[in-house]
Amino acid sequence: MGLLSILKKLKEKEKEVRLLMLGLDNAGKTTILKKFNGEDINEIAPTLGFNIKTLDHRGFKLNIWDVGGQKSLRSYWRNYFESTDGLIWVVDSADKRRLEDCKNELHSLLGEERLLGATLLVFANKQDLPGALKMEEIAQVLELDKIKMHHWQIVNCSAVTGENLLKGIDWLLDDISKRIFTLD
Ligand code: G3D
Ligand code: MG
Repeated sequence: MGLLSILKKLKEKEKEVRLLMLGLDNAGKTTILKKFNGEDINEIAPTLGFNIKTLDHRGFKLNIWDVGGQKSLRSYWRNYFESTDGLIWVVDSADKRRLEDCKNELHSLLGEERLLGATLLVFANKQDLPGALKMEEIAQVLELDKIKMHHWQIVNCSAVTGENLLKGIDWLLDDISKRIFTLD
């Protein structure tokens, strides 16, 4: 048995998945994490460092890293890249002014060698807000069609209503498990 197969087998036993949640500050990352975990979302402070949550879902052990997205903190993102199976990129769909910034940060992240193996889920969040851009428009501005080195999907959602959070996470887990928990 090759080393890769052994590593896959070990991972399979634990079914442990490491997800890294990034995006500009105020996109709704912490709210998504709390809502997904069934916690109260009424008192959420800006994330100055990171939150890590371990939760069980569909027989997987998810380790979700939620890292602060303020400009001054973005240079620390790289400290969290190692062993990332899935990247969740959260977008504030109503923040049109910063979409260009959002696109640039995403594409520079995708150029990172240590993230090459990661599946990408883009959450077009805050769809409950009247001014929110549609998922298709977000995909276009973020130039998602240029992404060739990662499996990716965009899902419209709202962390406040909870709409589509499960749909996004489940797509991500399906894609990841096809890649890392399958022995051939
Ligand atoms: P971050 O972790 O990405 O920095 P937060 O973002 O989770 O701290 O959320 C930032 C603000 O956006 C919070 O509002 C939060 O309630 C709000 N928010 C997050 N997701 C949604 C959503 O889907 N819809 C709406 N309408 N608001 C959302 P405050 O007012 O506390 O700053
Ligand atoms: Mg936060």
